[in-house]
Amino acid sequence: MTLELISFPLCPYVQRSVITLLHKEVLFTLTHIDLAHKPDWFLAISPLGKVPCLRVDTDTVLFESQVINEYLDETLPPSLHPEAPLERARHRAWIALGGDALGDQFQLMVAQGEERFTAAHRQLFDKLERLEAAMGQGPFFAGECFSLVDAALAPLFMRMEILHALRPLPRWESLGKLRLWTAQLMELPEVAGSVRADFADLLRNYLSEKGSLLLRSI
Ligand SMILES: N[C@@H](CCC(=O)N[C@@H](CS)C(=O)NCC(=O)O)C(=O)O
Repeated sequence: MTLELISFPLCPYVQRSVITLLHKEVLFTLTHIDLAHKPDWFLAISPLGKVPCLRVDTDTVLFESQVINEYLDETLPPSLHPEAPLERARHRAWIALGGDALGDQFQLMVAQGEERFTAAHRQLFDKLERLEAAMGQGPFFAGECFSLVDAALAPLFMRMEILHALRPLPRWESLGKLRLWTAQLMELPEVAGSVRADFADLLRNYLSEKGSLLLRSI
């Protein structure tokens, strides 16, 4: 099986799949595209015009990060999903919340005015507080075992720490369980190695280009 992941270096959804691929220790290639100038070949294979896409054996293309991760999980055992259907469904539900929270986080990052910033901030932290309440004793979402929830949430948490370093976010500071979980995740090689070494600078430059309020307020 050959696997090619179509990527944009800053995309957290791509990062979810990179983490899963690295965790599974499978060979894959990463093809970066510029989302501001999407190549024709990409538009031809990506039904939503979004990354990530996973090309499997040259002819089949999957899209949507969670679909990609579930495919990888089903074909590359051992599974990172719980066996019991109810628990598995619960994991999928929190992964979906994480996907929405990434959207809020993006809005927070690109907000240039107070009004949009405040709205995105409220939406993001309302979700994070629900997640904090659902979190067990750690170190990972499901206890000792790394799961697809961890792969899906790590990109969100990595960005939270970078943003918090740029401008202190007191509501993030107060989420003790999520921050402990984040610290555990950041130590994993599949998480640390899922982005470029200069990722924090890359993100900061992106925020600067966008005129982000996060940078203007410091
Ligand atoms: N629900 C999708 C979201 C993917 C997504 O929004 N990707 C962004 C980049 S982070 C994208 O490709 N946007 C297209 C664009 O910017 O035109 C997933 O989980 O894969």
